[in-house]
Amino acid sequence: MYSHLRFYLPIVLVGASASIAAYTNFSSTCGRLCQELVHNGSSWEVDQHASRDFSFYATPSNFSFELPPGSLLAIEPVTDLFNYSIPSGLSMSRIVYTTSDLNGTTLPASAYVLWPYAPLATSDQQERGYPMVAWAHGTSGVLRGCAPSNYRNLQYHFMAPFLLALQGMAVVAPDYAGLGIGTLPGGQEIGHPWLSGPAQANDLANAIIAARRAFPSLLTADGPFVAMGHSQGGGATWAFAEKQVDEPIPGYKGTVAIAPPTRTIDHLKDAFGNTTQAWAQVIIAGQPKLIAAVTAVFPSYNYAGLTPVSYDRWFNVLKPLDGCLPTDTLAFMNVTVDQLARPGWYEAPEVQRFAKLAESGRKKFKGPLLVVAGEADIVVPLDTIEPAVDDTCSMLEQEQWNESLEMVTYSAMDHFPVIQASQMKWLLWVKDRLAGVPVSKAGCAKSVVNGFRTDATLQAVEPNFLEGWASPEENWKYSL
Ligand SMILES: *[C@@H]1O[C@H](CO)[C@@H](O)[C@H](O)[C@H]1NC(C)=O
Ligand SMILES: *[C@@H]1O[C@H](CO)[C@@H](O)[C@H](O)[C@H]1NC(C)=O
Ligand SMILES: *[C@@H]1O[C@H](CO)[C@@H](O)[C@H](O)[C@H]1NC(C)=O
Ligand SMILES: *[C@@H]1O[C@H](CO)[C@@H](O)[C@H](O)[C@H]1NC(C)=O
Ligand SMILES: *[C@@H]1O[C@H](CO)[C@@H](O)[C@H](O)[C@H]1NC(C)=O
Ligand SMILES: *[C@@H]1O[C@H](CO)[C@@H](O)[C@H](O)[C@H]1NC(C)=O
Ligand SMILES: *[C@@H]1O[C@H](CO)[C@@H](O)[C@H](O)[C@H]1NC(C)=O
Ligand SMILES: CC(=O)N[C@H]1CO[C@H](CO)[C@@H](O)[C@@H]1O
Repeated sequence: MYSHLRFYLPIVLVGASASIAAYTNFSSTCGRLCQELVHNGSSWEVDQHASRDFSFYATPSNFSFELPPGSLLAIEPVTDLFNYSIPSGLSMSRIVYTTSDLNGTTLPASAYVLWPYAPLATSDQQERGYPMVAWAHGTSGVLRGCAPSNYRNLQYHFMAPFLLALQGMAVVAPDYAGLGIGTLPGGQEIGHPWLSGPAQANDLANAIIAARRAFPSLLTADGPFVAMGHSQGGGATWAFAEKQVDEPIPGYKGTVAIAPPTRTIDHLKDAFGNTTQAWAQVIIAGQPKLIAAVTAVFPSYNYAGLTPVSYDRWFNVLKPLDGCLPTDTLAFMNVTVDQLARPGWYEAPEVQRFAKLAESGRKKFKGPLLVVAGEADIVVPLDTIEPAVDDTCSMLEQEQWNESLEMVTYSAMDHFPVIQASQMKWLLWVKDRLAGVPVSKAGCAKSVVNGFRTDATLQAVEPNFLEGWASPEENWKYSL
């Protein structure tokens, strides 16, 4: 995903600062080859979207800042799946609803609901509608175009949402504020506070509330549900479990957090002492998105951490293309570490406040909580997850929370592979919780699963494997 950092090329800075004030979005640092590459990437990326028409993601006219979070603004009861690669038997709906940001401001957001062919049988299923998994996705990007509800394969395809729905669970999945719906009615942009677990937890909680309002007979007011997420979404679900302490949602049965980020800014600081390590290069490459996230939370910060080069790439290359992770990788290709962000930008007071607000873990939570980690994860390393689990567990024991936290580590597994490796654990865990099976006891437990022949398996760092979509003219591709 960020392997471009292995290439270094000196960047000629002539004219870079002039571009900051320019009205046209001509890039002074991305030359002809760079432009061609980025545009090729962007057109491929756009082709993976179900639609180029973003009218569903326009803020509905009945949006108001006065509305409480969880209000329903628009319902698409039946989504036309022609342009999606969603398995037969499943169907989909989309909703627009209100959420709240870290400051309590009401914002519009979107979500999809993926419906099973038939509901998983739970003991009291008749009265309780479909059992639900509230799915929190990992990083897709930070701009409007990066809404998984408009990705042909819903971004995580068979790794999570397809699988869960095929197993009889309704999947309620927010796009997160700033993704999909990108502007307020007045035209102001809605920034995406990337890797802010508590903000994405609000989006998840409010999607559940709004989806129940939209489909009250299918998703009943106290029907059983589990929150589950990966990567950014793992940070979101851990924060969601924390939010349940003071703002419980009826029917809550537990949380799964796979590869959750906990203290991202601290992780970035560590990376600068280890810049040659693969994990360090990943978070270092993420700096422009983090700078945009701090700006989303504190607008006055105004991208202060970007250098003239990264400012140029952000505003004159990535943003005009509304690019997500694939285009982002290409847009910053060959930008050296020195040119990616201003040295020590994360020491600014706004960034320190962001770091505190965005944190997941080390707080009281409502469980049971299952944390899944990959031993070889270079995106969210085990040694960032385990200390957060250990600290939370010390608090749990000292303060006698009577909650259950289980952490399972999968040997040799990287960031996306760990989802597959742990499937036999979490799928049963989720079904047991939905069926009302209690966890064995309160307290903390840690274990390691040692995989078979892990040196002979493929470690795909990226999420998009196997899944393809073809147009009707090319439907011969489906015969593979
Ligand atoms: C990036 O750098 C590599 C190695 O220096 C070079 O071959 C390539 O053309 C550069 N790519 C772009 C898009 O500038
Ligand atoms: C961009 O796409 C065109 C058409 O597929 C191809 O000919 C060209 O080589 C690509 N450019 C780069 C830089 O990859
Ligand atoms: C907004 O309008 C839609 C119909 O267009 C309606 O379903 C929804 O309840 C309305 N929401 C509010 C908060 O008024
Ligand atoms: C599918 O995509 C094509 C090409 O972008 C578009 O013309 C068509 O309206 C889309 N169909 C649906 C049902 O969204
Ligand atoms: C929260 O909102 C208040 C009032 O609008 C504003 O003064 C404050 O700066 C905001 N805080 C953040 C973190 O955006
Ligand atoms: C174009 O660049 C200007 C200044 O660099 C910036 O304010 C504007 O938002 C950019 N437009 C887009 C679409 O990003
Ligand atoms: C701890 O939680 C369990 C399960 O929720 C409950 O049955 C038990 O009564 C609780 N124990 C105490 C001491 O609160
Ligand atoms: C010099 C330095 O900061 N080294 C760090 C590199 O990363 C490891 C974790 O992978 C830390 O334990 C070291 O302190």
